[in-house]
Amino acid sequence: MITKFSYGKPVETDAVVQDIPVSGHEQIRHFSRKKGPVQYFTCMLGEDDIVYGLGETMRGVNKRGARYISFNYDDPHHKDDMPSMYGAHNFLVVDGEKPFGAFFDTPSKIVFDIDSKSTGVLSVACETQDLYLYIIEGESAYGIVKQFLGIIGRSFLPPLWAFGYGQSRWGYKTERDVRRVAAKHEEAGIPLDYICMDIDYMDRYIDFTVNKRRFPDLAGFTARLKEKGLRLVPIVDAGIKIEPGNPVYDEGVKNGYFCQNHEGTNFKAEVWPGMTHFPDFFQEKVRRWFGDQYRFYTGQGLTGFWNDMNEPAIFSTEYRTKDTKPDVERGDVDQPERHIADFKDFFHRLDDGREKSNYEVHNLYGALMTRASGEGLDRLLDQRYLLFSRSSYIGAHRYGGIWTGDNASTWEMLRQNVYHMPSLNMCGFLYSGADTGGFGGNCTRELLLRWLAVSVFTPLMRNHTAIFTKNQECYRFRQVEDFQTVVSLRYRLLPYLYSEFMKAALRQDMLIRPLAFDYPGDGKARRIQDQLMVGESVMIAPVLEQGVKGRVVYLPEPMTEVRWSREGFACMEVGAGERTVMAPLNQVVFYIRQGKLVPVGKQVLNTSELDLLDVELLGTGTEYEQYADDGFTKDCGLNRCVVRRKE
Ligand code: MIG
Repeated sequence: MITKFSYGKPVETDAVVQDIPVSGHEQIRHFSRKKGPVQYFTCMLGEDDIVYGLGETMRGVNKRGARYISFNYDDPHHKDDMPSMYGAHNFLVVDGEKPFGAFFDTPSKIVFDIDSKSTGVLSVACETQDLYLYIIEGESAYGIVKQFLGIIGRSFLPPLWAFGYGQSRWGYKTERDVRRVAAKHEEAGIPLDYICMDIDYMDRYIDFTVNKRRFPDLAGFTARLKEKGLRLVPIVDAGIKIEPGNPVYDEGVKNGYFCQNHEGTNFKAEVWPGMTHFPDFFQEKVRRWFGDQYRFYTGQGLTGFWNDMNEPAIFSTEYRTKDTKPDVERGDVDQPERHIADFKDFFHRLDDGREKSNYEVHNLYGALMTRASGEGLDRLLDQRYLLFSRSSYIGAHRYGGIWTGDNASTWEMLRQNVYHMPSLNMCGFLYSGADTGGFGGNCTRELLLRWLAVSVFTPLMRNHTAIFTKNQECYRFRQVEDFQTVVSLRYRLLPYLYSEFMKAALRQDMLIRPLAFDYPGDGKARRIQDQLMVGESVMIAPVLEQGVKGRVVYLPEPMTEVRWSREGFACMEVGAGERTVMAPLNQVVFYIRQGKLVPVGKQVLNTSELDLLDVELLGTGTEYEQYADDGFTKDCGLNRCVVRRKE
């Protein structure tokens, strides 16, 4: 059951697409509300309660014991005590005696204190009087999440190739660089579907341009790569360079499409291209205009994109000079004050006629950029596209996926990747993943192999790293065949992973879940965070520690233990309970639930060669409902499901 409360005059975020009448009752269940300059909602947690949700936030799957801040922010130094990331996903579930969910629908800043002082108090401090609050009641945490996914609309549906392996690095500059990456993967027999182009492909970091010296014939190059089944995925940043003569800039100025400062002139912020203006994505006509700009790329055969810097990230503004030293006094301060001030310096014109500072509606900016691009690509292309964004708000999952930004090549960040996946799924973001191998810092061979073994199971599987770090493509490391083995598993599993993704998306369900959602009565499963359910048949228990040969795995029921190695799949039935499992670096172990099946395909070098229906079946089940299609069609429906029986 879902009850909607309305306070003040909320900004319509479009996160919820279902029409739910506002409740006539003042009294909210579960929370007590205190008005003031900040609106507080508080409740008491039971001793054993678990709190789920909050999407892209650090710490664990159980959010209890810390503070989290919804205020989208670009902090490239990820740590597990960081209070905010790039997204605002204000949905949580309290899993106690009477489980309930709550979605705080406002684009303003919110501080969630989930029992950080161990007093049992959960408090939600909203920096606005204007918001919708949805309270969801149900039998179980999973049931509540499903109700929530039901009202926020269906996930974006990427094409099949978006489930292939992607290679990226900030630092590929020329066509030659990209060709080399492709050739090296081919040489090593490592499957690959796409290569990302970071900001260096552009002419002086200007969106919707290409550096002609570096990519003399982008359309031709795109076509030649496509013959090999490879695709290019260019980055697009939020700010438009101030440069008369650039048609995008000129049009934006002429039509008043950019955000203005308090003096009523176009706000200036320095980002990669130098001083830029920010498109006012809050206006429908601006979104339409911006989305149409992607024709620059689609006209050259490109069908995949990543949107960056859309929190928005700002280096300096017309009012604030660039930081000279990194902010060291962060501590309990949430974001450096002077950066916060930037967001108060420019304004959005909402389609309801109101004007709001970016600070007041901050958390929607990136989501609306995603919406602009997604809707544009939908108009421009007659097939599905790949799109993932750095910044997001719930609702943006209908237009694109997200990646979790500038993590680091550390074991802790690998662990966070595992924790993020179910929380992101609870908030609708099924198509997501982290920078495999880590963005900042230098990745080791061992870390990359373990990380790939996790990314095999996340919809977005992209190796990405920063320009000032050691190269981290698989072929840079010793015994490249080990990398080939691990990445190949992804392709063998694609008939299953694609099917499970599409079923979850079409049914508005989760793909990646905590064990507790599938084994609600199991007290031990309830506390496990480093094992996950992936689709209806698979459980994973990845190795997340350096220097170990295996790990302890908890099996809530008897399962098939599948060991993938150079020799192929080896299956063994194992009993319920704890098990110590050896997992050498060049093997991946995963589990299939009792009575379930996993269809595995033939070994291919990219998805263009893949026949989703040419499969063998692993596991002890008798039938599997497999979703399959051509991988591009927009017309996806569950009627495309086929049921296979084991001989
Ligand atoms: O200020 O485009 O998160 O993936 O490689 C850094 C360069 C800008 C941040 C993104 C990262 C990307 C980088 N970008």
